[in-house]
Amino acid sequence: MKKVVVVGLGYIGLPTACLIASNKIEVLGVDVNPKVINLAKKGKINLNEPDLIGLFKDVVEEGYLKVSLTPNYADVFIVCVPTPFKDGHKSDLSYVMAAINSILPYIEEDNLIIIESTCPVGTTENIRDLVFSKISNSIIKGKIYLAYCSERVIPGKILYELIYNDRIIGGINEVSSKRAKDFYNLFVKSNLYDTNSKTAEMCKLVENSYRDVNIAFANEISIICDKLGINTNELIKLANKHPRVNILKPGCGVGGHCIAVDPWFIVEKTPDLARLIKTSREVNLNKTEWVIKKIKKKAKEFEEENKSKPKIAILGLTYKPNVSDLRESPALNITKSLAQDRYPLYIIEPNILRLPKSLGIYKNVKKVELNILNKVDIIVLLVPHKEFKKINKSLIDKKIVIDMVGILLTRKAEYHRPTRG
Ligand code: SAJ
Repeated sequence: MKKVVVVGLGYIGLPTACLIASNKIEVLGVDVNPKVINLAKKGKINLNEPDLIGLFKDVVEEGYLKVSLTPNYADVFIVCVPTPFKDGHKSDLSYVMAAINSILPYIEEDNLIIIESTCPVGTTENIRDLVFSKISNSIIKGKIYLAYCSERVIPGKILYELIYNDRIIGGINEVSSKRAKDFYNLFVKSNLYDTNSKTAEMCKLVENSYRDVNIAFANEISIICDKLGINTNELIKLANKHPRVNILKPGCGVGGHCIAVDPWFIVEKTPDLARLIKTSREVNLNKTEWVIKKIKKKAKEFEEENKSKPKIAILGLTYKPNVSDLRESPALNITKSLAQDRYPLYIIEPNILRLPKSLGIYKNVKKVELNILNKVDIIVLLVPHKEFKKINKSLIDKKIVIDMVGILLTRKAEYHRPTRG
């Protein structure tokens, strides 16, 4: 193996490029964003992943990783760009297609192209047709290999999971699968399973839809329990004592760049068949709206009683516990909605330093401080960061508490039920 080009230096591309380079393979990391490239050239990265900065510095120093705005000739090209959705929850493949177009001038005989971006089923075959249609030499055409192999890593543990998670490799033909498998074997220490490209694409979508459907179940249960005056956390704990039951945790919605997006790619392809998958997406989206309504109802009651808007402490803004990632975060959307209604907000988020501009509030985030919690009227726990577990219970008993994840409340039957002490 001589050279690898990784297109897209984001959450997946950058750690992947570093990992390959750490195996003494020459890697060119490519990104169209000059900010990413300039930062990397200064020896810095914009990802909050343990161990990554050290590895990045090592591979750059040793000369195995270089970065550039444009691709170059290589043996393997890996596409790691985002696939968001556009209006109507339809997949937006413009970044993937731009990445493919950017490498086309450099494609030569014997090259392997790997798509890691999450894609609707059939995308790899479409890319094969495009690549072959652009290459005039028919001998070269037969000797270009393509495979789909999505990442499966969890933010916060990316490097570890890149090495140790099993991977599914779907070639456009057997020889493509074999070549891709040989390539991943150079830096992955886990099982590699080969299949065709459509199955590999669907596998990625199904994995994240599986999780979305199961979280939707937990979220639906939490709304029903709220109506019936049952503590959801206690209920789930008890139900999970059954040897074959494992209900996930309800929250204020589903965020992140994957689970809230990928199921739509199945719905887009087979709208009449993907009924449970679509409903689960809707249940999870609705959970966020439900939380907003719940907070605003309590706030209005307070306002009517006290003739002033309540001061609200928001605990947690990120899309899941103990990360700094705000992408598709339901907690952020809830906070935005409260900010639009001009409630005085005290945002406590131990994992970030500054509030995102989109929030329209120009103050720094607060630490978990007793004096802040003491002066607010309503405490809303949206994300169960580890720092929140130590919050004093006696203080909580004096406030109106809306606890979406059940770690603040003391009295059993009050999960999701605001208390006034
Ligand atoms: N969540 C709940 N309840 C739970 C578990 C999660 O509400 O019991 C919420 C989280 O708070 C968060 C969202 O779901 O808002 C997603 O979090 P997550 O930790 O389940 O997953 P992600 O989005 O960080 O990463 C997922 C992973 N996929 C699966 O676990 C099937 C990861 O392995 C994938 O690589 C990643 O998507 C991806 O890139 O597709």
